[in-house]
Amino acid sequence: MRIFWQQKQWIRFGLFLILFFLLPYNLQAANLHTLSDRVSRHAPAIPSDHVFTFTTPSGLTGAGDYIRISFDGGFDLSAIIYSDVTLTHGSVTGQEISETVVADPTAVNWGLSRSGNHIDLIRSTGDIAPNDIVIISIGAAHKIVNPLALGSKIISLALYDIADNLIDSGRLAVPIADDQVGVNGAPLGTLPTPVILNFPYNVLTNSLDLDWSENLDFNFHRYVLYMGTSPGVTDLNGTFLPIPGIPGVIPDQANPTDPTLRTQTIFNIDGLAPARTYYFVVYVYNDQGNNAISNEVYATTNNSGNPWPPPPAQPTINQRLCPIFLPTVTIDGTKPGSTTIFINGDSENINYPTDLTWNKPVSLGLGANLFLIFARDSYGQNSPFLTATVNRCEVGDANCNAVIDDFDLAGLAGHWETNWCYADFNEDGIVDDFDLSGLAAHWDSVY
Ligand SMILES: [Ca+2]
Ligand SMILES: [Ca+2]
Repeated sequence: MRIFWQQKQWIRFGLFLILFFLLPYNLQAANLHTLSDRVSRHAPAIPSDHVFTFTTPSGLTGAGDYIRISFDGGFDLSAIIYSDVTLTHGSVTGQEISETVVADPTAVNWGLSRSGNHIDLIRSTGDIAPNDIVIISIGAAHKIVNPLALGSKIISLALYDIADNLIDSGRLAVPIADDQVGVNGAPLGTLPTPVILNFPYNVLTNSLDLDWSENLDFNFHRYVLYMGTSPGVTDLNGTFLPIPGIPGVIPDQANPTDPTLRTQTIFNIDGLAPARTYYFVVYVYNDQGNNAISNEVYATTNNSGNPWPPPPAQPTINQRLCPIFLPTVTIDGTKPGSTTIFINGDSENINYPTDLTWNKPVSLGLGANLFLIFARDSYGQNSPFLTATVNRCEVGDANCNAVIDDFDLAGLAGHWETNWCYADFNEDGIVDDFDLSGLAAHWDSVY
């Protein structure tokens, strides 16, 4: 036992000799904390707004320093100009400073440069202090077009100094989800004839009637209704209204030969809020899976009942200031009162310390872990979606750059026996032998 202890001391002494005489003392770059990107549309080939939020441990204070946002292949940035981008930052949410973004940086403005698949925001004035929260929104008159291909796409954010040395960086995953059939390219087969939707009638406090022209296509398959509370309803942003199936009375959606599927074109819609304007569209599908959308109609329900609240506001996820190394972690955030949180479509195992806060223990894989979060109120109304990415780093990877090397060892040694969370891999509040052995065990690994 004593021999083992002596060997360990010699190993540690040897490491320190290497560290203090040969290697840089401090880490070269830090990890951006809990990143999020609020994406207005996830469908392929659709223009979408992006709102990035992150915390930078190092800040950005030099003239010519810049923030680079790099999009995965397939995103089309070509329409974006400086007036489509806003930049705010500050230490406290709600009290951020707004910077003016122009084409070229001036003494008082930030500049915007776009090339290929990245956008650079170039600093001239306006320090971003260490640990500032930074919010960048892209998409005003012009928007970034989503890739054609489905799947998880990576967006990288990095802060550089004027000499292109990396300051802080982080990565996000954004899902491109195929929830609209036939949106890309020429669909196979024929397109259905869209129906004409008439304006709602029998409009009451909580209900109305809706009807439309019958579709006479030989390969008609079904109608699908969508409702929204703002104009521009589609099958992506609308609420799906299921048509109940009672065979022989109203269409039996489970039975494609039910003749009333085609002829039943009048529906009563209830469960609506008083004094609110609703918008409707109807899709027609044919048996080849192609669809066509109707015109949009709307109506405002009567103002004679108990008013409903507006749909809930978007929940938030709290920024985490230390990297995450352990596979299980509790994520937490805030929410509107009297709402239930859904994370990746699931409301199970979510804790509510107060009516305005939530948390959930989650299992993280190495790298980017994607969470889609929304709040639902007691009326069944959903908030806008929050897309958040939580990054888990390999034990030993103090600067979270997916490789464990000299930089991580230097950082660990430079903070020996302190509570430096970037090298406290077992999260026990001190950088010591346990963390060093964890780093050694993963030495040179790339993940
Ligand atoms: Ca590393
Ligand atoms: Ca430790």
